Amino acid sequence: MSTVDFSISEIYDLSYKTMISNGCDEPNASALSDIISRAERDGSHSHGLFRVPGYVKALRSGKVNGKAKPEITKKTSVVVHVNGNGCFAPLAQAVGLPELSQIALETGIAALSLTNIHHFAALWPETEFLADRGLVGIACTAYMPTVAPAGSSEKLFGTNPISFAWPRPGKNPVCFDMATSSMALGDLQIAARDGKKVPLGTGLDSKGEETTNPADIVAGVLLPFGGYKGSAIALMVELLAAGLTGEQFSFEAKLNDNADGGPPRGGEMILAFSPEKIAGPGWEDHVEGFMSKLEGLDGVRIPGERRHKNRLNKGLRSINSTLIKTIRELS
Ligand code: NDP
Ligand code: PYC
Repeated sequence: MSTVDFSISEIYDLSYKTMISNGCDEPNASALSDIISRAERDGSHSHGLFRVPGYVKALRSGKVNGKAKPEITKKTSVVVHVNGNGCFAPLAQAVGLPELSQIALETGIAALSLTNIHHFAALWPETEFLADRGLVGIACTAYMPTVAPAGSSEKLFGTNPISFAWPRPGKNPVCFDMATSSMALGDLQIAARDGKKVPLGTGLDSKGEETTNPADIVAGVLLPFGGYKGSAIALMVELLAAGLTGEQFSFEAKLNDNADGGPPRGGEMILAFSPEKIAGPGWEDHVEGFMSKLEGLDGVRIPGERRHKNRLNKGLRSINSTLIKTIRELS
C-alpha cells in the first residue's frame, strides 16, 4: 500500500479546506476537522480521513446541512437536548457537552440526547471530554442495518458503537470505544480495500455462509461480537440511541436515507456521572488500588492505552495515497 506523510495540522487543514469547499461554514468545518485530525493522531484510521468522502457525499446530496446551527434545550434540571438541525455530530456535541458536564459536576448525574445529527466518527472524543473533567462518560449511537441479531442472518442492528470513559486525575482515562459488531464496518471496508482476510465468525456472505473475505461480508452481513451477549448490547444501543432520544432506529434510518454513502440521520445518547458526588471523597485512591492490581497482571493493557501512546507521537502520519488523491479531488 502506498502512503503519503502528513502532519496532524496538515490533516486538519486538508479536512477543513474540503469541508469549506463543499458548503460548510466555519463552525461546522472546524468541529468536524478537529474530530478527523484527532482520529488520525490517535490511530483511529477507520474514523478519520477515511470518512471524508462519505461526509462530502452527504453535503453534496443536501442530506447534511454544512451551515446548520444546533439548538440546545434544558428539558429538566439534569436532561439536556441538542437538536443538531441536520449537522454532523461533532458540532452538536461541542454545543451540548459543556452543559452536560457542568450539570453532572453539580448534581452527580446528567443526560444529553442529540437528535437530527449525522454520526460517522469514533465516540471516544465525547467520553474523554467528560473524563477530562472528572466525570464518568458513556456514549452510544445507532447506524443503519449492518448486523444480524444473534439467531438470525438478517441485518437489523447498526454496528452500534458504545464508548465508556473513567477519569483518572493526573493520568489518561480508562476509555473503551467499540462497535458491538465483531468488527466496525469501517475496518471491514479497509480490510477489503487492502486485500486482507478477516477471521471466521466476523460475518456471513450474501448466501448466509461464513467467509473470511471482507468484501463478501460487506455485501452480506456482520455478526455481533460475542454471540448473544454482544447482540444484547447492540439491542441496548438501539434502545438508548433511538428509543430514548426519540430518533430513528437503524432500520428507520435506512428507510429514510438517500443512500448517498454518507452518514444517515440519527441520535446519540451521552450520560455523565460524577464519582466525587456519587462515591464521595477518596474515590480516586479506591479506584487506583483496583487499577494497579489490573495493570499488574501479565498481558493486560488498559483500553485506550494504544491511542494514548499514539497521541504522544507529534510526528507525521502515513495516510493511504489513493485516499489523499480522492480527498484532494473533492476540494
Ligand atoms: P476495536 O476493536 O479496535 O477496539 C475496541 C476497544 O478495545 C478500544 O477501546 C481498544 O482500545 C480496546 N482494545 C483493543 N485491544 C485491546 C486489548 N488487547 N486489551 C485491552 N483493550 C483493548 O474497536 P472497533 O473496531 O470495535 O471500533 C472502532 C471505532 O469505530 C470506534 O472508535 C467506534 O466508535 C467506531 N464506530 C463508529 C460508528 C458510528 O456509527 N459512528 C459505528 C461503529 C464503530 P485502543 O483504542 O487503545 O486500542
Ligand atoms: O465503522 O461501523 C462503522 C461505522 C458506521 C458508521 C460510522 N462508522
